[in-house]
Amino acid sequence: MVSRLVLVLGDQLSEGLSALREADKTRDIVVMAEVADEAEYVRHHPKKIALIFAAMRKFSKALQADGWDVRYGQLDDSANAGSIVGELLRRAEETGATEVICTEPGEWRLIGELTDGPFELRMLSDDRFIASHAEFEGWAEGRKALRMEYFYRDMRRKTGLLMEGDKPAGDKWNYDHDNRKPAPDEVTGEGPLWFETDAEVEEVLALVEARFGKHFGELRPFGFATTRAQALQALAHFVKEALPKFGDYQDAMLAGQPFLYHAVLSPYLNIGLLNPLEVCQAVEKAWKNGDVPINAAEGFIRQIIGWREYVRGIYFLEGPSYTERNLLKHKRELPAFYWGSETRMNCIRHAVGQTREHGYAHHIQRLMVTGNFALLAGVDPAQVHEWYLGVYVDAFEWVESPNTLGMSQFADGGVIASKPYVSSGAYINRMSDYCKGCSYKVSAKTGEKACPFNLLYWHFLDRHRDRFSNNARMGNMYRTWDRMDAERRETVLEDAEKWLARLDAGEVV
Ligand code: FAD
Ligand code: DLZ
Ligand code: SF4
Repeated sequence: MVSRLVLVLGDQLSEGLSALREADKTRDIVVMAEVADEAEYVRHHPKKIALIFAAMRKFSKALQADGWDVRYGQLDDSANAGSIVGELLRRAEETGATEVICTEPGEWRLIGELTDGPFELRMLSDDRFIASHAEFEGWAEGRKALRMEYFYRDMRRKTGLLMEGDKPAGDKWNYDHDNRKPAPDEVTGEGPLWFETDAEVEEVLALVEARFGKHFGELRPFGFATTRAQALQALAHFVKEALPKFGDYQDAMLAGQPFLYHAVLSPYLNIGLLNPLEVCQAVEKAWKNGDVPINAAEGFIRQIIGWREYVRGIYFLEGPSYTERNLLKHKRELPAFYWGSETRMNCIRHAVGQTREHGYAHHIQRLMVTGNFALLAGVDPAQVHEWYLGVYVDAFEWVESPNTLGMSQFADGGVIASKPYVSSGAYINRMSDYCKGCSYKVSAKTGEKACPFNLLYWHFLDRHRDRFSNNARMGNMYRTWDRMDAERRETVLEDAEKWLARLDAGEVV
């Protein structure tokens, strides 16, 4: 019988992958490939490339040990074709195979390239998620607004997580209200579990250093888990050490504390080393054992079976043109300080600094610092999207683009967010200690020292008045603005314009 090629991508490193389930170990050939096209179509953080390559290499060895014939293309193989389709063709020629089995990739670009490839293709659904595309489409059909909360409740019912019969545990679906504590004075615990590099990881680090050393981001020290066994250890460590306080400080930000009580599990979930349901079950178990409070368990489980599933549903529902949306017609270039150039804004300096160092920032840093600034300043959302897709270790388009274009930049016209996530410096000051160390003054609303978030907040509301003044959730913001005396409003807008002109002129702002 002729062999078929079974494609396993760098974010499909799961034993139970649908393509592997469908294939026959005694007949079919697994194809895995490190390729320049995937590593370079955005400027990925070196840690992200290293994690993917190291985990791919180890996964391929595990498959071989399990009896699979695996053809693995290393980036530095002289015969490497440079693209996924090219590598499949190379292996087809080598083996005589004409048919490819794959699991649906998490990006329209790659789905298109495979579908257009010159081979017979069977693309299977990616069932490493709680909801299938059909299920999400069914939920979305006929709804005026696609709000995450209602979808999340269905996922609770479906999985039985934190359910007591048909009622939510504790009689409340959502404990978000309890999860908004400002930053604690000190952070206890050890942070996420990191791993020593071994010879195989070191080999990958040397390759990444040589080929992608100029990309934004620090490669070393590298401590990510690169096998499922390590990822499971990282999960257990999180549940024990950080989960109890995860809920309380979920939205808090502290200089010098990049991880606080966050899980840092998204890289492992997104490349397939961990499965979302097993992660949630571990968290539910800790709650059932009385080790963590309900607001922590519910808050965490909501992020995974709620937000993570919901944004995936939106990505596939909205189609390939989603990433081109720009409802607010924002055109400003992404400022150089997103790539580490100097800035006087301490909050941005910290969020970008830890992104460079770790390829990580938590949700509120992404949404209310870097995302908030880009939206207030009117940065082109396509450039913002490219930045987020490149700089975070956990970034894959199916999850990154709805978060960036939808939730953070309101570029999708309100599919995800019912109002833009904008705030003045007051929010950042309440939730962090950044403002204490800033050369701007968060209490200053105008003048040289005024916090740029204050100036740009009103500038944003004023320039988008036609679109947002009738939004019921934004009425208060406009009433506050309208109550200011006319002269003050004029000064705020003038100062904002001056500040933006300095930004555009490339001054350190
Ligand atoms: P925790 O705060 O500990 O949360 C636990 C888990 O919940 C995460 O591991 C993640 O799997 C899931 N989760 C939480 N929030 C979301 C969300 N909004 N969407 C999807 N999953 C969520 N997440 C990514 O996985 N990849 C991305 O590329 C990505 N890009 C983002 C871009 C922007 C502009 C914003 C605002 C958010 C983005 N997120 C992304 C969501 C979120 O910031 C990260 O999932 C989270 O910071 C990962 O760190 P953690 O594992 O410590 O998360
Ligand atoms: C992100 C990424 C990178 C950097 N490199 C590879 C690679 O060399 N080989 C591979 O199979 N996958 C890689 N990936 C992940 C793919 O880009 C990912 O599968 C698609 O973006 C779909 O989510
Ligand atoms: Fe950021 Fe403004 Fe606070 Fe400075 S004062 S850290 S710019 S919010």
